[in-house]
Amino acid sequence: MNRKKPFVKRYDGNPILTRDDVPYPVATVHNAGVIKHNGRYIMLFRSHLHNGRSVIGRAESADGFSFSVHPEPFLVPSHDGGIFAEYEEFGVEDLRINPVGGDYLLTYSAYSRHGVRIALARTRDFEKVERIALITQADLRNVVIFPVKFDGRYARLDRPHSEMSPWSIWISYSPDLVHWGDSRVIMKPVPYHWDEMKIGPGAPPFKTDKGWLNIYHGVFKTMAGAVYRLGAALHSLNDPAEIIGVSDQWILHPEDPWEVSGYVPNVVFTCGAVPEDDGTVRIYWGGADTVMCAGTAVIDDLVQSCLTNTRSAL
Ligand code: BMA
Repeated sequence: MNRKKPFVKRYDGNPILTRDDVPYPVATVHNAGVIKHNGRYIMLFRSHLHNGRSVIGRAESADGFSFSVHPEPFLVPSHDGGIFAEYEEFGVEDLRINPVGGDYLLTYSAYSRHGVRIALARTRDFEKVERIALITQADLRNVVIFPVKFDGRYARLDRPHSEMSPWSIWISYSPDLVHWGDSRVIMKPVPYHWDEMKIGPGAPPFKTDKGWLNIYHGVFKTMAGAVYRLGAALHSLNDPAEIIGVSDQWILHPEDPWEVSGYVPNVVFTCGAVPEDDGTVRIYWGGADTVMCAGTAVIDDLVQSCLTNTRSAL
């Protein structure tokens, strides 16, 4: 049975970050990776510049809602003439912060005339960033890395593009974070369902007692354009390729005025969620590709929906 009460309680002060909060000139603030680091919330958010290309900014907060933005962008396209410069020419987008083995691994979309691929960088302190490798070919977006290894290998969820199949969530493995393979599809959109057009990983998966919780995005095409919503899936703790359940119901959809209208209307899109010690998860999402919003869900409500109100994964 579908649940009537919303899964996500929106923060009263939404939107929590807008372009007016950014000291340098930007058109939007959205699709941010967020993590708690030394007790403070760090947000790495995407902004369109006024030429339509994106950079990543950094904001910090003590309470997870009220953020102040660093005077300079955190990550801009590389200009060093090397491989990153070639593949980041059109901008960097939708960064995830993946806590793995004491490091924060940053996965972001690198856009260029060759298409979109994913770059991997590393930071420990959110001051220094070290680019490591481009870890996919074109075209692929939305890579999130699990916090632990499985049988000695890192695992990631990714989302290749295809003309033959609706865009789906895949899993890939790596011995060293640089070389990835053994890929297979583990979750697909369901026809005539809220996510029927395409799905993709959202926030990096986090551990619950029942499995890894994967908050993903799903898209439905309407006569008035696409609607982006968020859903939840639960993966087995020992084997992330095994999906235990996918919630049939979406967990968040565009409702507030700044989600319904903006740069791209009817979009809620997440790149980050922070599980808290009190059994809740703070979810962060871009509204209409224009502003950042936050809300809170009870982790067990999401888990139970995956377990008891389930749709097929494939
Ligand atoms: C997706 C990505 C996201 C964006 C969304 C809605 O394809 O480009 O960055 O938020 O579309 O426009």
